[in-house]
Amino acid sequence: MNFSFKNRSLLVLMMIFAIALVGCDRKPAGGTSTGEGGAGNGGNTGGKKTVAFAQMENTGPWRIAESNSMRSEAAKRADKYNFVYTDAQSTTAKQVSDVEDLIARKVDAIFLAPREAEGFSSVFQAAKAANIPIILIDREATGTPGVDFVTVIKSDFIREGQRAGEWLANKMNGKAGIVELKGTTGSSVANDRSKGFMDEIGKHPDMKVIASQDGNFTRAEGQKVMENIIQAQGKAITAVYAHNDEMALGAIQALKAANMNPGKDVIIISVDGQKSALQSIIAGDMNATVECNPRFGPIAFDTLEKYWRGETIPPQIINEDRFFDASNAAQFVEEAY
Ligand code: GZL
Repeated sequence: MNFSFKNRSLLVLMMIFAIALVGCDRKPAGGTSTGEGGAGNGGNTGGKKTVAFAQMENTGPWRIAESNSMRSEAAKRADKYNFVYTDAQSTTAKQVSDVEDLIARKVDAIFLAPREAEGFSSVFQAAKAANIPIILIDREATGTPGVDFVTVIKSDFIREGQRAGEWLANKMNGKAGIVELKGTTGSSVANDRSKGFMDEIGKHPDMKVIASQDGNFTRAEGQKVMENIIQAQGKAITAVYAHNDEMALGAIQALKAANMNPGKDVIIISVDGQKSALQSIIAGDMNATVECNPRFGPIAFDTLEKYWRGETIPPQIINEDRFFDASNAAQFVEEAY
């Protein structure tokens, strides 16, 4: 086929225009690269983008520390962003409708801490259609990174469970009657912390889980569930694995009420590393906790800005977790949340 110079020039111009369009995909939904995005179609945002955080709940120090980290990072970048915060108050259906509302408001980006793994596919579709990037923090949701959401920033929950199992098997010399207090049913974190722990203790035939129940990550429910399990299992209990410190602290209350000497006769291993857990380790009531860092603010906003600059974002960004026990709890208690 013989193209004239004029046609060839037109073709080149069309190709450049097409490439420019593709590159524009990452501009904020409501505006242009000059930051006119925000409350929708260049709403009165003072030239700033509007970034939202759809939080699941605010029960306990970990969750509060996460919300505060997002708020304080947004405040540090207030010259660039308006910040919108929603709280689903422990209801997944409300969290889904919170995200729907944010999409309707045409915010420029959404950080989402999905309470459960299922239930968010419709809002992922809606956000994609509205050209609003969603970055998952803290927990996973069913979907494809780079397609349904930009990425997920989280801890390695399976590894957290494995580290708890390794430590407990060693501490108990391979023999224990274990109570597992599980996090919110249906959450990726509860599924993975259980899987990692079971994989590890499965290597030790005398490490037996004699009770495993959902305590929903709260201190009150952890205490209540532990009270019931003590009624049923009594002295057969020699160890507790709690998916978070709040439930561990609730279990410690229940064990003390039953004169079962937590930290000595019943070994307690948990996850998170909140201040009150480190204090409990120092007091000898809890034995160890695997860190799960809640301070997502800096990495979350840095990742969003990389995305908007067109940089490649990995499908997962994993936070480093430390380990706290009697040997180092006093060293880190002051900086803990
Ligand atoms: C972990 C987070 C968990 C914490 C709990 O990323 O989802 O939820 O470990 C919190 O303390 O309730």
